[in-house]
Amino acid sequence: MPRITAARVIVTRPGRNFVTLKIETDEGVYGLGDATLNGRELAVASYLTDHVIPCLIGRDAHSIEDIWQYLYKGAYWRRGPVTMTAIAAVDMALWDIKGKLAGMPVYQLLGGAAREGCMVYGHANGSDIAETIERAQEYLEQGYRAVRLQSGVPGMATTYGVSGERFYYEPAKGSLPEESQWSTAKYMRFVPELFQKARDALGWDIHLLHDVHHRLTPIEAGRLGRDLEPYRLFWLEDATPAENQAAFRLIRQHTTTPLAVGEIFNSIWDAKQLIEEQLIDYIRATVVHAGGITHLRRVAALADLYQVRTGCHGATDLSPVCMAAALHFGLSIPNFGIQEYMRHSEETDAVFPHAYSFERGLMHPGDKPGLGVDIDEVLAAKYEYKRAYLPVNRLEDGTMFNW
Ligand code: CS2
Ligand code: MG
Repeated sequence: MPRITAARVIVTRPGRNFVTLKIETDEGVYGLGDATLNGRELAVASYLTDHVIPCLIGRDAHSIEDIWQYLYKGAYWRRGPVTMTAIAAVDMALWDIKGKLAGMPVYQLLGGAAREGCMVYGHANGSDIAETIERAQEYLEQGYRAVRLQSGVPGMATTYGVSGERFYYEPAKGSLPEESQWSTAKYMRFVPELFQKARDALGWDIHLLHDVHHRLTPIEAGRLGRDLEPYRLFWLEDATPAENQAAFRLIRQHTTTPLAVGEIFNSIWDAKQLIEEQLIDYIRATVVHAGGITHLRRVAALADLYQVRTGCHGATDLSPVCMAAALHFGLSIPNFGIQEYMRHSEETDAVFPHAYSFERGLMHPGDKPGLGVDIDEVLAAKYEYKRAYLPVNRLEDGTMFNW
């Protein structure tokens, strides 16, 4: 059996910060896991280096489930984004090792391909409706079948999801959090017009998505969902903060617009009521923040009982290691819905060479043994970590709000 002989954390910043775990074995095979938690990267790096890695040395790298349970139950302080991201990194690396030793891509170990490829959505954003639609058309031309629309809102200097860059949206910037201002009234008045004009320009053969990014109350979310019903969105994401899962009952009472939630969830317990009461249509929990492939398969299996599909988070702050793992996971499960694909920068792709590919709106993880992604450590060492925070958000009267 392959014994774990060493493990280390690689922190690098090819365009943005990433944290990667590398686990080595006595059979000359190593595995990689994404451990990136945007804005709190070093907390996970320390959790792994100072607390997890000493417990891994000497263990059987094939014992993925036992090591998962050991790190989850053995921590005593269960769950939370730092703990579950650290466990996720170990889990991804062990699946990578298992695939390499078996000479099979991880999706084959998970039961094989349940579809041709994973449908992905891109991010079209612009300072106004016209620019946003222009960006969306570019995604259509690239063969995307789904696109998220985020536009600047009249009367607001900034809003979520809109950046000056064409294809990338990197919110983690300042060495201290940037502050933005929010007006629900201006936003609610504006969004239906965005989608009415988008449908007029783009037609009905493209799936349209939108991310509210946690900024409405449940009744406001019900109102927006109803206002958007004529435009048949694929989903309305993070319509309201989801600590109170029951809040989604109120949204459901008012709208049939499909709801997606969960990119900030880190375990099945964050979504259990939402799924069992069918309060959502897509679960966004992702490999890197929700305990890895092993735990996310449990989430997907529960969701499948209630016709809830997956819609995993896939922003640029999830590394190519996570993207690769997400595609192996998404290819293998029966209730795959859609995979977010915010393209990484050329610098990032150079540090993380990978086998996954995009074609005709679908992505495939490739058939290299393991996850099919590597890290160029020499190149990674050239990009030094620099602290970067996600922004904070206040209402126009200064009240601290949700970003
Ligand atoms: C967003 C993310 O991709 C999404 O749906 O919610 O861009 C999110 O803002 C970032 O991942 C936060 O780090
Ligand atoms: Mg989101």
